[in-house]
Amino acid sequence: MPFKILTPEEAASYVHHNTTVAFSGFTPAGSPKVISKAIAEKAKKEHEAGREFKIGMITGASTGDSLDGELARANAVKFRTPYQSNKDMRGAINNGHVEYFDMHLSALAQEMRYGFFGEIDVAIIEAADITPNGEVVLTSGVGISPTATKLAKKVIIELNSNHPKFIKGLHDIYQPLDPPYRKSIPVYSPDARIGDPVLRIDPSKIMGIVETNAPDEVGGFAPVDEVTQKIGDNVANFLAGELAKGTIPKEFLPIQSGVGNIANAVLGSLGKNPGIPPFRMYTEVIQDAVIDLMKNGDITFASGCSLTVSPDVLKEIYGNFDFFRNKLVLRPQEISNNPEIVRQLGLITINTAIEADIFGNINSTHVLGTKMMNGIGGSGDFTRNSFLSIFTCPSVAKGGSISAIVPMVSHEDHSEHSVKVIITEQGVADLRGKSPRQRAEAIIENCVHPDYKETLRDYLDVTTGHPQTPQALDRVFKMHSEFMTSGDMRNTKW
Ligand code: 0RQ
Repeated sequence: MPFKILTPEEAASYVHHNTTVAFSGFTPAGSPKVISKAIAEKAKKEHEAGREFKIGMITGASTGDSLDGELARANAVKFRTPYQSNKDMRGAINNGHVEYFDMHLSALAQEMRYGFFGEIDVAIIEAADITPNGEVVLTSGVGISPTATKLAKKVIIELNSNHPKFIKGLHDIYQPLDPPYRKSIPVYSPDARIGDPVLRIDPSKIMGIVETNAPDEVGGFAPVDEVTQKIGDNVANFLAGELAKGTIPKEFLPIQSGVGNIANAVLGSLGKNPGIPPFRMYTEVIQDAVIDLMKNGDITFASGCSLTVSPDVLKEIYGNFDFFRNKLVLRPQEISNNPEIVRQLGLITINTAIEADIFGNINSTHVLGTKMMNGIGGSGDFTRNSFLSIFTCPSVAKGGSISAIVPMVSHEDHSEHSVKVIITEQGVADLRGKSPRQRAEAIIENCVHPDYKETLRDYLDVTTGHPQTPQALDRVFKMHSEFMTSGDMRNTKW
């Protein structure tokens, strides 16, 4: 092997103040775990010595605590993009220590290639295997690794024996040409393979290899509760009904589903519903529920960007790889989330909202309009281009003191033009073909919690005349400001 074996500290010596580093992985799956800790230690030492040390941090999506958490706690991040979900990173973003800009995940790699973020100095990439000529087998997440390694001046490999070498073939590495030479991307079915099983890196750029066997830091899921179960069942019954009506083709369509507890519960309900045939997924994050449904035969194939499954489930996949080999493919995020492919395949997309408004606009990212939660992730890539876009959320948050449905979202990620159906534990609002006033009626009637129905009906009454969109601009955020003053939106008076 021509590559030097490095200690994590030696690897960290390639990262300096103001270095822009691109990391592998997508969610904690496939993101580096030991070099990042060494960078955080270096940052702490530099700070103690009175020197500045902050890096630019580009990832595929969220990462594990050894990356986002360690660097945030060491105050070692100057800017960060895109999606993140670590408690300490979120804190550092919301207290101004990190300049965070949120991006559609499908657009990130191409914008790196366009040069929008300046030069990429170092790429740190987790691998299951590497050959002397730089052919890398990636691990459980692909993310931006193809672009990161192509652009970076230096590449460091974190070779992780927790991922067996025999997973070669799980990945399909394809990078589109950039405008004005781009051609259509030939993914006409979720199981299409259009690229290479390995990532080819120029060996002269590889500074060395750090060996580890650290597992992916994927947390478990909260058990399905009454509310998430009801949301899941409402989604499944709605889709079974559409299939029966013929508005969804009888072969059914591939499903994209977001992250988190609600998404996991929705998939469980889809699997159990007798009105829904076995289906395929074209999604970004393959969660535990997908693997469960695959074992039962309810899901026949899943294309994603990462296997974000709990450690036991990953062991099961690797232990039974002959069963899973032909049922899974992992792609770069610019392909798993590609708008052209989403529309081509006709995906049914199911994502989670923090807040919706009575006209169908969605806030997926900001609590009370100001505090960043995680980021838009892939929800925009999928929603805008779907065959049928669904947003789910519990009708209330924080013990009922917040209505998830308000007159106007406090931050807008997905507009009324892209959002077709909203589903809470209360029911389903089908917004297709409805005017803003009709949408408001459908959402209040079917999705709003009983504690807030009258408040929101009263809101419509205080809007004057019959404008196309009935809003009272002087009062649109009254529910939010009521929460900020009395701690309970139920006290709102218009
Ligand atoms: O906070 O735990 O402190 O109580 O928000 O809410 O209900 O646990 O939902 O874990 O499914 O996450 C939208 C954040 C939902 C996620 C979001 C509070 C609530 C709780 C979380 P606590 P839940 P989930 C593919 C697609 C955007 C990206 C995306 C997300 C916490 O799904 O990041 O879709 N989506 N990507 O109490 C104040 C409200 C609230 C509220 C909820 N109205 N006001 N707080 N909360 N509603 C994946 C990728 O792109 C990688």
